[in-house]
Amino acid sequence: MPWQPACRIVWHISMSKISVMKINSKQITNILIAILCIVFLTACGTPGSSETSQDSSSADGATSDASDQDLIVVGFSQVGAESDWRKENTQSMIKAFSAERGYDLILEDAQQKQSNQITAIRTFIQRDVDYIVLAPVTEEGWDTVLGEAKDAGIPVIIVDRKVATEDEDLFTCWIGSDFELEGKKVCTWLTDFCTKKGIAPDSLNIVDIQGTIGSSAQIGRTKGLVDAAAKNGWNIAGMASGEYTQAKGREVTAGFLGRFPEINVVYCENDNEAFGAIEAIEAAGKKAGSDIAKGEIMVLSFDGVSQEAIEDAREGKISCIGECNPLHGPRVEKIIKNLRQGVQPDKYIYVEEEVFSADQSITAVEVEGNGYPVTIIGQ
Ligand code: GYE
Repeated sequence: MPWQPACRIVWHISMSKISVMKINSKQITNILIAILCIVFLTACGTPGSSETSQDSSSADGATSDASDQDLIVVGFSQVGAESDWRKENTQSMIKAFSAERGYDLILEDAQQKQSNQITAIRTFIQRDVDYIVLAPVTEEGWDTVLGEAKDAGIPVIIVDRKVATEDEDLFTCWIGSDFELEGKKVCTWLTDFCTKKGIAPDSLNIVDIQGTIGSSAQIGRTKGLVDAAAKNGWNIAGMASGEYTQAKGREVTAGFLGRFPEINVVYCENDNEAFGAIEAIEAAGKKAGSDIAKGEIMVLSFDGVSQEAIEDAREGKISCIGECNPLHGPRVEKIIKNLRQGVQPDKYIYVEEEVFSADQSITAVEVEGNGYPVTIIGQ
């Protein structure tokens, strides 16, 4: 470890004191040993003080190594860590924007608060990052801060959920999922399932465990259900936010089961809510499954990211999962690479996604003339 400036100052001060004091050789030896100890301890520093660009949310983030200044600095304001999907999404971004790949990623976790994201963006502007990436917790309320980024000349890429704005010049592009299409696919699967099993559509009593209210994923998935229910004559007994978490999903589902004993479908707007819903169903002495005629309660879900979700689908506890792909890191990195080569991206970039189920009777769903394969999860 190179000597730190502080050591040199300590050393020079100590040595000058020795030169003006009348002292014997034994005392000099003791002083030199003490100085060497101080120098050694100072030079070693405190454990964990090294900083990686991903740790900048805990450090001041200022780069000390000259080579860092050649890195492309990307400020990423992430929603939080509320779900398995979010954690996968974060890891995908960290992997894509590593120092080895030429980036200094400044990752800020907003803990699902828009105010924290706005603060993060302003910090990125102050630090004059090269690019800002924003995964907005909800759609409304971004014009002012995106205007500040635009005035600072910093390109903004929106990822995952959308921002609602009249001025599309406030961001370079958006990349993510078509959430309403996800809802339509899962509801088409439910429609086809009822047809094949001879379940009367008006016998469905559904509750919707919604995502974070006002987020694009919640808006789209809820609309997919509401429109399908109106078209097919399904009964939606209630809807409330499970905030994309397992705990809230369990709490809200338990409340609905107490209020509506006739529930036979729980439409969860992500897998973590579905895990909570299954817990609530089983705590109520019922079974999560697709045999509605036998009193089972069908659980539908979105994401399909974790092994737990796939296992629940394999066991039939989750009857159908609308895929929502979290691996946006390489996609965003490619957009930035293209921008640096003068290639402008499309304004809206949608990722392709499928449907997962263990039920072998439905191998594809058709939505608005387009066919989407159902990946059958083997036993
Ligand atoms: O479905 C959920 C996460 O915005 C698509 O947010 C994302 C959603 C995802 O918490 O698990």
